Amino acid sequence: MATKLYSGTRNASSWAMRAWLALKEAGVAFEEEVVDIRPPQRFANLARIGGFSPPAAVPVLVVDGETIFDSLAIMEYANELAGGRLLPAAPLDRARARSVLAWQHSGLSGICGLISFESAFYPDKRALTRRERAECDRLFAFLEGCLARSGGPYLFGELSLPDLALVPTVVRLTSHAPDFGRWPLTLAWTKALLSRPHVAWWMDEARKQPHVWYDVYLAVPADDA
Ligand SMILES: N[C@@H](CCC(=O)N[C@@H](CS)C(=O)NCC(=O)O)C(=O)O
Repeated sequence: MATKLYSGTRNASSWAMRAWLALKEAGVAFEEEVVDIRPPQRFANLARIGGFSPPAAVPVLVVDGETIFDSLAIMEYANELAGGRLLPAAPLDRARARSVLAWQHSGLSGICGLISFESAFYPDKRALTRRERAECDRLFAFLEGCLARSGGPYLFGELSLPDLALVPTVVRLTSHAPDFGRWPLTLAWTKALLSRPHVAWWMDEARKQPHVWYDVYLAVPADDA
C-alpha cells in the first residue's frame, strides 16, 4: 500500500502535527512530504495541493491514489488501521472522546485565537490575556475531570486521539506559562504528552525552523490585558 502524507512546516502546521502524530502512534508506515506553508512559497504550494485535495490545505493523506483530507479524517483512518486502539472501546466513552475531538476541531471556544502555534516558538512570549487565562481554566477544569475519572495517564486511560489532537494546544499553552495551580493531573498529563518520543521529535524539528512572525500576536485589546 502506498501511503503519503503531505504535511506542513513543523513550527507552523498544528493540523499536520495532529495527523502525523496519529499515524506515528498507530504504527502506520508512510512517506512524508513537508509542504512549506510559509510565505512567499505558501501560495504556489497550496495551489499544488489544491490540484488533488479540495480544501487546498495540509495535511492530506494519499493512499493508493485515494485522497483523505482534513486532519480529523486522517486521525480516524489511523485509528482504524490500528484496530481501533486509539479510541476507547465502549461506545459511550468513544462518543465522549469524539466530543473532545469535535470541540478541538471547531476551535476550542477560541482559546488559541491569538496564540498561534507559531508563537510557541517565539523567543519572547507575551503574557496570557485575561480571556485566555479564563479559557485555560475552563479547558483545564474539563481535562482535570477526565483525568480524575479515567485514572490517567491520558484522558481516557490509554493514549487516544483526543490526547493527540490536543498536543498542539498543550504546546501553545504550556509555552505561555499558564497557571496549573488547581490542575495537577492536567499538568502531569501535559508532561506525559510532551515527553512522548514522536511529540519530542516533532518539537525538536520545529525549534530548528526560523520563526514565523505574526504582528497580531502583540495586538492585545487594552481591556483584555
Ligand atoms: N480543518 C483542516 C485545517 C487544515 C489547515 O488549516 N491547514 C493549514 C496548515 S496548518 C493550511 O494548510 N492552511 C492553508 C491556508 O492557510 O491557506 C484540518 O484539520 O486538516
